Amino acid sequence: AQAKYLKDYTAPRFTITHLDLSFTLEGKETQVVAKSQVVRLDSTATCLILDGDEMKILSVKINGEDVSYKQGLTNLSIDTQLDEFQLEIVTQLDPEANLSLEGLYMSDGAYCTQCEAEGFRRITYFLDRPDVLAIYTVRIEADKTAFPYLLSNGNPIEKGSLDGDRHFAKWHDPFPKPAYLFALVAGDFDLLEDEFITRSNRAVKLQVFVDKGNLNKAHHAIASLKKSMAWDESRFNLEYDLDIYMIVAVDFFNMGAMENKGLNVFNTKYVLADTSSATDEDYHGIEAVVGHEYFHNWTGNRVTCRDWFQLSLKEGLTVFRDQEFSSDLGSRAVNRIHAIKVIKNQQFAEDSGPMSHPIRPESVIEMNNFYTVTVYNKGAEVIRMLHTLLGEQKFQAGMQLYFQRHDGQAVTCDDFVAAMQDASGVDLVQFKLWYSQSGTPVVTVEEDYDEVNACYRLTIKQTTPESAEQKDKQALHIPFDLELLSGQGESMLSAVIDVKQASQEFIFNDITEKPVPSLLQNFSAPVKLVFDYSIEQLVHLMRFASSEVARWEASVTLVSQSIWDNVANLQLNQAMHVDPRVVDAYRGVLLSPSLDLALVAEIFTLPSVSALIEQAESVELDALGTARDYVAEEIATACEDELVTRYRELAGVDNAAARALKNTCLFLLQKVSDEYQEYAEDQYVQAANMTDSLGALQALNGEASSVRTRLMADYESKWKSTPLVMDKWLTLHATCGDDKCLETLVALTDHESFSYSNPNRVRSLVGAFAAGNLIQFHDIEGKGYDFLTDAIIKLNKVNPQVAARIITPLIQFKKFDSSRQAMMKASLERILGLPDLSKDLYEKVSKALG
Ligand code: BAL
Ligand code: ZN
Repeated sequence: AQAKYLKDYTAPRFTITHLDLSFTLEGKETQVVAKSQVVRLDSTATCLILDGDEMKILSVKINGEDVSYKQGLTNLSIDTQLDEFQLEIVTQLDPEANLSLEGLYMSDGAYCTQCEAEGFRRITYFLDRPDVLAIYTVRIEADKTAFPYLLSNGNPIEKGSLDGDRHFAKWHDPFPKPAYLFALVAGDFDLLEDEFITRSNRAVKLQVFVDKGNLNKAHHAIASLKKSMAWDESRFNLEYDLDIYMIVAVDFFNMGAMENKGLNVFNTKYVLADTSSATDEDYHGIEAVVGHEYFHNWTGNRVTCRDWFQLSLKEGLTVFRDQEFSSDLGSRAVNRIHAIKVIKNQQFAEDSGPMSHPIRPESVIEMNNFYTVTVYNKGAEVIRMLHTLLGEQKFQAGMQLYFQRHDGQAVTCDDFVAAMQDASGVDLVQFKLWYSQSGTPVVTVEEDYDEVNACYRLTIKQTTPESAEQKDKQALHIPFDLELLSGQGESMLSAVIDVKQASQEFIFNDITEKPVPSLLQNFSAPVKLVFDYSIEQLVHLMRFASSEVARWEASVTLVSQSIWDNVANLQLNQAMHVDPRVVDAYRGVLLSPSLDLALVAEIFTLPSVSALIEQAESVELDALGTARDYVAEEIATACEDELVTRYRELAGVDNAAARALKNTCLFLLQKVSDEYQEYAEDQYVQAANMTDSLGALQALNGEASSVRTRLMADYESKWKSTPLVMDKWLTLHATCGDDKCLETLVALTDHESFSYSNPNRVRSLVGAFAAGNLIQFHDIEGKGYDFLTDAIIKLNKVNPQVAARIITPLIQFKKFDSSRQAMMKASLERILGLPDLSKDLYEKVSKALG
C-alpha cells in the first residue's frame, strides 16, 4: 500500500463538467451508464486516467464510438488527443455483495450509497477527487413495488412507469459538486414531511425517510432540521439553496451521517427517537448531527476541499458550527465540557500515539483512517481559537469573505485562514502552525506575587513533544484565557493573553492581594496545562470561578490529584486516603442551590480511566483502577445523605438536566451500599422514559448481581426486535465491571442481536468494550486483546473501515507495562500477518509496530 503526500498535490489535467448517470437497479446485475463531459485542462495531457475499483466494465465509448482502454487494478486509462469529448462508460456492480458499505450497497433491502471519501469509484470510473466539480443528472430505474422511492441529489425533474412493474425517476442538481457528495437511495420507507420558509420567503420541502413502522420516531429529527436552518440564517447569515431537503435513515452505515447535497443519508442512530426508546443524550446527539450535516451545505458543499488532506477545512469548521448551534440552543457550559472531554480523553491519546497527525495531515495511505478526532475535534478547537482571537464580529466577517471568494470552489485550509486574516486585520501567520504541527503542546505556568508592588507575574512556557511523524516543533500562537480571583472570590482581572514564545512573562499590575489564578479557562487552546495547584486553590476555584467550565475543570484537577496520590500510596504499600477538603468541596457542589443541575452531574462524573491515563507518562493500570474506585467510593459515602436527598427531590422532575443528576446520584449510591440496588430496580420498573431505564441499568453495571441479571433479561425481552435499542444492551454488557464480562461477550457474538456485518452492532459490543472497559480490555492474561483481535480479523474481510476504527485502543500501547505491551504487539503482529490485509488496517498496524 502506497502513501500519498500533500506536497505532491497537482491540479487535475482533465476535468468533468457534467455527468449523466443512469442506474438500472437489478440486484447482482445492477448497471450504471455514466456519460461524462470531459474537458482537457492541460494541453500536454494525452492520457485520461480514471479511478475505479471492484467493477465489471461492459463498454467504454468516446463520442459514441468504442475506444480501447487499459484497465489497472484501481484505474482505467484512455489515450486521447481531444480537448473536449463525451465519455460513456457502462459498469456492472453487485450491491448485495458489498459489505464494506462504500459505494452502492444494500441496507435492509434498500439501495443506498456512501461515496465519501473515495466510494464513488466503486460506482463508475471517474475523476474521483474533490477538486473535480460536475453538474449531475441522475436517472434511476427499479422495481416499483420493492422500491417505490427513487432518490438522488438536487431537484426531481421527471418520473414515470415502465413495463414489468418497473418505474423511474430523474433528478437534477444545479450546483456543481465533487463525486463524494453524490447519493442515491431506492427503497420502501415511511415518509415524514414538513416545510421550512427561508428568510427570503422560499418554501423548502423537508422529507425524512425511515424504515416502515418508525414514522413516530422521526419527529425530533425534522424539528432539529428546522432549528438548524433557522439558526444558520440568524447566526451565520446562510440560507438553504434547493427546493427540497431529504434525510434517509439506514441501519447499515459506517459513519454517523453523510452530507450529500440535498439528500443526507443518516445512520438510524442519529434519526430515530421517541422517549421510550431514546435517551436525552440520544436526543441531543440527533440535534447535533442533523445540524452538522445541514451546516455542511455551506461549509463543505458550496465551498469544498481541494484535496483530502484539507478535510479539516470542512470538518473542523462544521464541528465548530454544530457545537455553537448546540450551545446557543442549550447549555453552553455543558456543551463545552463535552467537547473538552473528547479532546482530553481521545484526541490527546491519538496525538501521542502512532497515528499522530496534524489537523491537516501530510501523508495518507487510506483516507478513511483520517476521519479522526484530530481532524474533526482538534480541527474545531483550532477554529474556536480563531474565533477567540478575532471575536464574533470579525470572525463572521471572515466567513462572509470566505464565501464571497470561494463559493463554488474547492479550496485549502490556507484559503480559509487568508479570508479570516484579510477580513479581520489580525496577523495569523504564526497561528497557521496549528494546521501543520501535530502533537499536544505542554504549557507550564509559574506564578510569582510581589506584594510590595502589587504586581503578579506569570511565566508561561510551551513545548510540544516529538510525535510519531514529526520531530521538530515550533512555538505556537496560543490564546490563553485567565481570571484572577481574590481571597473573597471576587474577579480581579479577566483577560485572553497571546502566548507566542517558548517562554514568556506576563505582568499584571494593581493586583492588591495574592490572587488565585483560573488558567486556560474554557480550555482556550487544546494544550496540556501544568500548574502546581494546591488543594485550597482548587477548592476556591470550584466555588468562585466566574466560568462554570472553570469550576468543572478545577473539580477534575482536584479529584485527579487525589486519585494519583492514592496510586502512589498503593505503590508504596500505604493506606489510601482522601483529603477531607476534597470531599467537602464535592458536598458543597451538591448542596449549592444555584448551580445548573447538568453541571453538578458533570462534576460528580469522575474522570474516566482513559482521561486519567492521558494525564500520566506511564500507568500501572490495576493501581489506577483501584485508586479511582476508592476515591469514588469515599466521595459517595461521605455525601450519602445529600445524594439520597437529591435523588429523591429529582425523582419526578421532567427535564434532562434533572434526570442527568438523578442518574449520577443513583450511580454513586451503588458504591455506598448494595441496599441502593432497590432504588435502581424501582427506577427501572417505574421508568417513563429510556433515560431513566438506562440510568438504572448503568448504575447496576459495576458488578454482577441478581438484580442486574433480572433487569437485563427484562430489557432483552422487551426490546429484542428493536436493533438500535438492543445496541444499548450490548454496550451495557461490554462495559460491565463483572469479572465474567469477557466470557459473556464471547457468547454474545452469537446472539441474534449481534452481527459482524452491521457497524452499529460491532461498535456497540466490540468497540465499546475496547474503548470503554479498559480494566477488562487490558486483562493481564491478554484475553481482552484476543477478543478484539479475533473480531478485527473477521472484520478485515467484511468491513475494513470499521475494523480500522475499533483497533485504536490496541495501537495505543505506549503507556502500559511491558508484559501488556508485548501482548498488544503480538496481537498486532497477528493482524499484520494476514494474507489479505486491508489498506485500512495495514496503515495503522504498520505505524504502531513501526
Ligand atoms: N463527511 C462525513 C460525515 C460528516 O462529517 O458529516
Ligand atoms: Zn462533517
